[in-house]
Amino acid sequence: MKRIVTLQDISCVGCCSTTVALPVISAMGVECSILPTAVLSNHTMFKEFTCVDLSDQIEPIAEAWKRQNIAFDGIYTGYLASEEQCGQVAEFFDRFSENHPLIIVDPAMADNGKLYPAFGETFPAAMAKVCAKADVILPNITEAALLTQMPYKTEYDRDYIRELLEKLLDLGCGTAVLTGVSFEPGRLGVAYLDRNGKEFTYFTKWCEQSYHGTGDIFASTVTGGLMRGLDLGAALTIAVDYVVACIEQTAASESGRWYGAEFEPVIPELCRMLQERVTAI
Ligand code: PXL
Repeated sequence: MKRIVTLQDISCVGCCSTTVALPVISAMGVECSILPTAVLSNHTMFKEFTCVDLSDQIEPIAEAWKRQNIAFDGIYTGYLASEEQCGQVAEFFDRFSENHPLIIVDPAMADNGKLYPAFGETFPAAMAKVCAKADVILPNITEAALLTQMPYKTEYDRDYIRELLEKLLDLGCGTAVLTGVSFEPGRLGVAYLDRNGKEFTYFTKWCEQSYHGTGDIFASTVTGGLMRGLDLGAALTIAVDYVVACIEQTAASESGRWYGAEFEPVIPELCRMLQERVTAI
């Protein structure tokens, strides 16, 4: 069994970051170690939140792991609490680089043209340095625009997406994936470009509803899929389809949870999609 470590916060209420990564990646048959970067009462889309930054724990935890020769097949990072923490995470990558883990970075910091409330204007430049060391990055269009200093557009053509992808690769990552891409009404999906010039897109129906945490469900599923040996296109396809299933589940649910997508009831669907692909490898 493959083992990854995910570095992101624990939001005690609200489905996101570590509380999504653990169940999703575990369900996909991959051991998910965690390095919590902060503990929040709930995620930052609630009216208020408490936050204890755990930056000072990253170094000693990493050191303890190193002393015991603990290694990882993959490192997956999501929401990071501060610019300082971005630097520590980049150092963590170097420290655990010996057995060449696959590094997956979701630069979770913005959406719909805006940075999340906890971040200042200089945060994207710090996150760009984390992206520079990744094999795969998974920004949405807002995050990509902030990382590359390109204008954020809601109406765009294929050239805009191609330019964003090229500029993301210029940061230094191996493959740039863009999420939330749409070239025609009613269709939404992902596009990637890698250093060999390989391009890939996958689109499915556009869901009207949007829920918090779907980016984390997506990134966790991509991580699990890659660790199970899927190629990136297959991992992205499963991740898009699973996110759509989660959105539909949440929209149909009586609890009408506004603070996060209901990914739990559709975990069996994720396992079924994965199993189909894994046996095909
Ligand atoms: O889903 C990204 C995320 C993760 N962690 C925290 C957040 C957010 C998005 O707002 O607030 C604490």
